[in-house]
Parts: sequence; C-alpha cells; structure tokens
Amino acid sequence: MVDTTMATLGSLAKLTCACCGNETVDRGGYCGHCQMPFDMSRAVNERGTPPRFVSILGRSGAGKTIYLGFLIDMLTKGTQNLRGLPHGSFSLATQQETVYALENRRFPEKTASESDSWQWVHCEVSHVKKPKRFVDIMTPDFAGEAIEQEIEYENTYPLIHSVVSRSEALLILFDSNSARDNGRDEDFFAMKLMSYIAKIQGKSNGRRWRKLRVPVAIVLTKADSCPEAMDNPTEFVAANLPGLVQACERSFAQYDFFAAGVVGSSAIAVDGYGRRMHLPLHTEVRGIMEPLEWIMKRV
Ligand SMILES: Nc1nc2c(ncn2[C@@H]2O[C@H](COP(=O)(O)OP(=O)(O)O)[C@@H](O)[C@H]2O)c(=O)[nH]1
Ligand SMILES: [Mg+2]
Repeated sequence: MVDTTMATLGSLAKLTCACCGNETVDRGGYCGHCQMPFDMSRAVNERGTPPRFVSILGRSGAGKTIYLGFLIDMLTKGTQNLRGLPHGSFSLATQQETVYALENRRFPEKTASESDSWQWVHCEVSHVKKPKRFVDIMTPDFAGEAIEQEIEYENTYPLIHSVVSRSEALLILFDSNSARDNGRDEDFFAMKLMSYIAKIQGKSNGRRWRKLRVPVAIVLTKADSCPEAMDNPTEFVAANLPGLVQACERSFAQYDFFAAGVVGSSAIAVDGYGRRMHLPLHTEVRGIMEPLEWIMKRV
C-alpha cells in the first residue's frame, strides 16, 4: 500500500510555489502552506521569468473587490499606456462578477473570510511602449477581516504574510468616507497596517535601517461621494489620516496618494424593515488606473 503511494508520488512532478517558495508535489489544487493555486505557479514556471507581485490591501469594506474588478476590466481592454493579460479563467471571475453586479445596479457580494474561497487574480501588466517592463497583479481578493487579524497576530494567515513579503509594489485602499467621518479609527488601522508591511518587507529585503524602496500607492476609494478626497488626495490624507502620513514618511521612500471611484450616481432604497441599501444607478470610473501607472514607473 505504502509502496504504491510512493510510486504515485514519485511519478508526480515537483512544483515550487510562486508565492511562498515551498516545493511540493504537484497534485493540482492549492499549495499546502500558503494556498496559492498550483495553476498559477505552473503558469509562472512556464513563463520562465520570476513573478513581480503587486498586491491590494485594505480593511473590510474599503472597496478592494470593486477596485480589483474594474482594474482588471480596464487592463484587459487596454489603456493608452498599459495593457493586461489575464492568466487563467479564475482571473476573470472577480472582474466579471463586479462589472455584472454594477451593470445590474447592485454592488457585488461581500468577500468571505475563509482563505480557500478567495478568488485569485493573475494579470500580467506591461507598458504599451516598453513591453519588457512588466508586473504581475497577483493577489487573492483578500477579505478585510483576515487582513485585520493578520496584522494583530502575525502569521494567522500565512497567505497574507507570503503575498506581502513577495510584493514589489503595493496598492493600499482606504474608504474616503470613513476617513472623513471616522478618521481616528481609520488612521489607527492605517498606522498598524503600514508598520506590518514595513516589518515584513524589511525582513524579506534585509534592509531594516533604511527606508524601503517598495512603491506604495495609497488609494482613497469611494471618492465619487467624497469630493474633498477626489479634489486633492494628499491634502485630504494630511487632514484626516495624519498618522498614515507619518508612517509613510518614516518607513517608505516612495509613496503617493490617489483617489478613485466607480459610481456616477446612486440612490438609497429602504426595504419594508427600514434597512437602507445603496443602489449604484450608473458607473463612472475615475482614478482606477493612475495608481498602477505610478507604480509601473517605479518598479
Ligand atoms: N460610492 C461608491 N461606493 C463604493 C465604491 N467601491 C465600493 N463601494 C461600496 O463599498 C462596499 C464594499 O466594497 P467592496 O469592494 O466589496 O469592499 P471590500 O470589502 O474591500 O472588498 C460596496 O458594497 C459599496 O457599497 C465606489 O467606488 N463608490
Ligand atoms: Mg471584498
């Protein structure tokens, strides 16, 4: 019995996980350590060039699923400067669900907090004029609750730890409305998140004494309903999230602030129980590509 299993395992190829670097037998499915799908590691191995991770972080409700969905949608259509090549059908699921939901005047479902149900995205992004300069938007659509737990208790989610340590650039999303209305709480979370990133990145780069070179684009989401954030993101952050500015200054050599929004107009519906629901009436995408264009100039 044992011999047969060994023989079967012996005939299976070994695969190095593109995210955590662990070598495992390729039985299909997910890496036993960090849960990245083997399909993605295989795609990276076949390409022959190491992945250049760009990941997206933010707390629950920050707008990650919507931002990621529209980003992939715009990249696959191609823009003036950038174009994206999604790998695997899984990369399109988030995009399809997001765009479909908004076209049907609703927001997409909340991301579940179990890591095995997170949808992964892998989109290779290159410059139209400099195709050899590329990054991989390679990230699961994290649940914000999991990010908050991982920051409090490091390694609760090895996957988040691996993705952050592998990232060559980061997009960090903050809800502009929460920053305006509940700034202290949002700022406190922002400081904890930045210090977590600095610690993990510092370890993986072995350069704890200097500022980190990893580009960090901070995106104020839902700025369609927060004009002060849309007008001047840097001033808005200085006024509402001063701890975040300090944390960036202390640890990062390259960071900047952006604002984004995807809703043109919305309505509030109230159901029979008095529950309020926001209904997006039409989409008007603003500020989605700018943070990535900024990153592409720095990696
Ligand atoms: N007005 C507006 N609301 C947004 C926008 N993006 C997200 N939202 C709202 O924020 C909620 C959470 O967004 P989601 O992308 O699921 O956040 P996640 O938890 O970070 O993935 C949505 O259900 C919307 O109500 C935006 O660009 N404009
Ligand atoms: Mg989500």
